[in-house]
Amino acid sequence: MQISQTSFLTSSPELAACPESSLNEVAFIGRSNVGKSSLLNMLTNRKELAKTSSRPGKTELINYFTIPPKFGHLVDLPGYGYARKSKERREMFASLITEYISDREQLKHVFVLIDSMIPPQQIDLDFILWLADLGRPHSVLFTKSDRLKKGALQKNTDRFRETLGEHYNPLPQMVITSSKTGSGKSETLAIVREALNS
Ligand SMILES: Nc1nc2c(ncn2[C@@H]2O[C@H](COP(=O)(O)OP(=O)(O)OP(=O)(O)O)[C@@H](O)[C@H]2O)c(=O)[nH]1
Ligand SMILES: [Mg+2]
Repeated sequence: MQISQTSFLTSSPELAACPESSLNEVAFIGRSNVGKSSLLNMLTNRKELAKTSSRPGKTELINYFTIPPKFGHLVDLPGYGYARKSKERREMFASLITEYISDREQLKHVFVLIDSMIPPQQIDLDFILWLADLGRPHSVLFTKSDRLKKGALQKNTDRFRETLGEHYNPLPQMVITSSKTGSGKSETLAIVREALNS
């Protein structure tokens, strides 16, 4: 897996237009601005492979990146639950994501990104429980860990585990990451490798 040679393949506005390919894929999902595109860049050692922005709602399409040599695809998804988009646009993105995750056969693993700086959010908990119900393999990546002191990071991630654990047992794998420092990179790539090889 030559992760640092990953290149952009295509963008799709809907499931029906996603590439016809026999390669396996893993997807990155989470609320707008949680750091999906930044994490994809960190994992692939590329600064601007996936477009990032401090303004939420940057990613609006299903973006495909290919890991050579024909190893598999990384998929950057639009964020869910961005309140400042119109109701119609929010619903459009929700159905795009729901359809892609429910029906995409090549999808082997979903990384749910959770902002380590904030308390547990209902929309994230609901999303993870929905994945569990669907039987889609998934794990949690806490993002932006560089922005917190160790104690606060521990407290927030513990709280998330406890809250999710009230409905979900045993908990999915969770990795603490930072796109800025690269922490969590090797653990995340190990999950990518295993999922794409499956
Ligand atoms: N300090 C720090 N900032 C981060 C990290 N990850 C993302 N950011 C910042 O958070 C903002 C949003 O990052 P994106 O990667 O564009 O987030 P996204 O989830 O792709 O957002 P949408 O495409 O809008 O859904 C940017 O300003 C990033 O620089 C991180 O690990 N550490
Ligand atoms: Mg993005």
